[in-house]
Amino acid sequence: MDHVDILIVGAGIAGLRALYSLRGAGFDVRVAEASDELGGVWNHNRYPGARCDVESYDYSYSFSSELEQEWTWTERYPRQPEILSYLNHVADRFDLRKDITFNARATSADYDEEAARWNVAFEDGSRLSCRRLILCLGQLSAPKTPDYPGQERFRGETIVSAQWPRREIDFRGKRVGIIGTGSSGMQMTPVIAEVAERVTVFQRTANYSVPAANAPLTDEEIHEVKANYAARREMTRNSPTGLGFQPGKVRTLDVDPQEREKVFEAAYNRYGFGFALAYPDILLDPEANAVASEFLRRKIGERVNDPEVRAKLLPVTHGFGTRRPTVDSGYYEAFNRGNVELADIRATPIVEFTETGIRTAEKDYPLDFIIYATGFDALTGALLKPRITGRHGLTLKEKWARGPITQLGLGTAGFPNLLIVGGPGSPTVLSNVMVSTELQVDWLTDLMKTLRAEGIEEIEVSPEAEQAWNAHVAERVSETLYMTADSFYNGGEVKGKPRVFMPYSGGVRHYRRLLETCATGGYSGFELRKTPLARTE
Ligand code: NA7
Repeated sequence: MDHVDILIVGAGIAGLRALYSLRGAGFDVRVAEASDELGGVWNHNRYPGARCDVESYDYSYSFSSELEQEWTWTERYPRQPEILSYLNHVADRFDLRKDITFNARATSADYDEEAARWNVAFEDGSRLSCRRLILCLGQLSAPKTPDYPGQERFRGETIVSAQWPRREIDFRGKRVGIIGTGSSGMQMTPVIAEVAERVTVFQRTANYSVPAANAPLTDEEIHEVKANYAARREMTRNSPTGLGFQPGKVRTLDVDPQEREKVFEAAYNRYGFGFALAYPDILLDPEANAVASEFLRRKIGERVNDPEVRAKLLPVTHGFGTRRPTVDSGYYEAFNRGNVELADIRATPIVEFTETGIRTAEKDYPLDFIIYATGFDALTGALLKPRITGRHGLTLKEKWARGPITQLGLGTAGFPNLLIVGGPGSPTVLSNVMVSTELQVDWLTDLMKTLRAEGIEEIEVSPEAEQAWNAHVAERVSETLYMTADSFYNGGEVKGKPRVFMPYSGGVRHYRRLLETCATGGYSGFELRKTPLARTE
């Protein structure tokens, strides 16, 4: 069996960054990537219209000022091909590929307690042993697909948005059904509608969306960003979300309605996600949330001509932001075209798939393509796919059966020498992924250096620390409105998944401070052992 010091699983944003940093710190590192290409979600989500809803210059690595200066984004909100090109550029620029093994899907990892090493098995039968195992598997990377009667009967083509085929798909003259109205469904609808004969959007829950106000970046904007990158980075790291703006200071209801309207209007027209930060209590106070939600319903209504369609598109089941809102480019306007229709499957559910399309309680929809834009088994889905067995034969799946439990999202007791980037308990999915990822990777790199310098063979989260962290995660979310809706944040929308709020809602800035405190406290909450526990027991 081959041996390596550190094995990183996943060559997406986190895995690439971890490889760069850890190799730079002199470690013997290998990345195992299941796909034949790097990029993680940006490799897999190649659907038409796929786009990031964080601004391009903030959705980029900060570790190299040369990289910051030489790469020029073309749009405010970058499209998937541009982000994938960027990640490939980074890989080439820093010669990362040589340490990535592609087509290497990890199927299991077993901790050898005596040796204090992980033995990792891959789909092709190969194995690799490592001292430390770092999982960079993504938060929204295990797609979930629906389960309707007769799905196998459909004779047209079925496509999963997050497993989009590499080949060109020609929708010209075709009837396309899109199931799901999260970011993926909303992004692809207007783009496919431009060429398809007919698009039917199957909506279970109307969602809130803010227009992207996307535009090509001007030379002035690019110059401005590049000239002030360091300060901009510091600002994003010190913001609650890792985005380039700070929340408003005054509470929503302390402002008179006219003034509030102006603030909402300005945020709505320019800030995308930042709309949620127009006032600091939009996700905390039900009344403030109701006012913001009402504003958005009004705005959505203004974008749709047909009164019946408009009524169905207005989100009423939950408050704004309690499930992930989207930032769209022409989603609502697409329903003003003649060839886009809305099937409200909450009112008239899908009964079955037929050979020729979808039958709802109301009518038959003949289709050539059915696209599942039905989301992900978020945060834990990808981590629980490989069988990971820690101390005393306990699997991660068993350990997390009632919900994930971690110290700072970075590791879990009983699984020594296993570290996670973007894990449950971290703020990643509620923030600019780039910012949270870089914070965690830098922290992990320092940790690895300390372990090496001090001759630590085994590091393990203490059970008390993870109990305390989970209690803190729960306490912070109890101050918010996040648990008022089922969402991918709390697992409520996956059958059988424990309904537990998984991300840390205390914000990036606070999380960063907690990471620092943990490190300066000698990695408090982690047990650092020169001799592995099994050899001292
Ligand atoms: P999301 O945001 O989880 O959206 C999934 C959508 O699919 C949502 O509208 C769901 O409806 C719908 N869905 C899920 N299962 C079904 C079934 N069985 N039938 C009908 N509709 C269903 O995933 P996205 O891919 O759009 O976006 C994920 C993230 O990627 C996004 O937040 C960004 O970070 C990028 P529901 O609302 O649950 O009723």
